[in-house]
Amino acid sequence: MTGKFIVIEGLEGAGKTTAINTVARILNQHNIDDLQFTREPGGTPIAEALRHIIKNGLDNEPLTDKAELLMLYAARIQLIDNVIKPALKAGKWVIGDRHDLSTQAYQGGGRQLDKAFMVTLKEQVLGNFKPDLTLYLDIDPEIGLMRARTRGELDRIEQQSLPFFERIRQCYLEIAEQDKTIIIIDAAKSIDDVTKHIEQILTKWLTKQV
Ligand code: Z5A
Repeated sequence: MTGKFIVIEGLEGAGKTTAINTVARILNQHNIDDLQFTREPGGTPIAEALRHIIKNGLDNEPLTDKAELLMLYAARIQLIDNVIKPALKAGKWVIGDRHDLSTQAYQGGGRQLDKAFMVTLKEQVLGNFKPDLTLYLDIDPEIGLMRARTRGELDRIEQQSLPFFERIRQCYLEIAEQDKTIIIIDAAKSIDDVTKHIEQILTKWLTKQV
């Protein structure tokens, strides 16, 4: 039996790290122990090198929005072909910290890159590969960024303006409303409440998978 691919999405400070731990715990309770964790961009040596450039830039050279997009897809396909697909084939369940929905929201919504170009690129690189389930942690960017700031310096993307993050949130919500595999979780609630909601959603979803 092949495994399943579950992705956690949301703005910075939405609580993805805690949610990933919750998902892993619930899977373990259902005797699903063979888990592969991924993060994007990243997760292979080449993808991690690209992550470093995407987050920090290099030698003060301006990084264009299109180059950022292409690097994200280069990192993603390295991860899919070298880690995610082999893991799923071997029966592992993959838990992803971000995936393509981030690109649709950040580069499509935030950077406002050309829609037709983004659709073509996605189709060419990913084909019909997509997560089985995505949990989108919805948070007001002001709250999320406040939480993220407590960790120290902001990276290249985190330094963007509030309207940039508001567009990203809007885009996340619009896509989530049209895709039944994406579940919206209110991440402004307390960690306990968010955890309970994830437990409910995932337990219900798992009963439909057998
Ligand atoms: N990016 C992109 O542009 N396009 C793409 O296609 C992809 C990514 C894949 C990745 O950075 C960057 O790349 C990201 C998007 C972009 N950049 N930005 N900006 P990353 O992986 O380093 O950062 P991140 O994914 O945004 O992770 P994060 O900032 O660590 O967010 P988080 O994992 O959701 O946050 P957290 O660590 O779980 O929680 C933050 C703090 O809030 C922590 O102290 C928690 O204890 C606290 N917290 C969590 N939940 C709660 C609740 N419910 N109440 C109160 N406090 C809470």
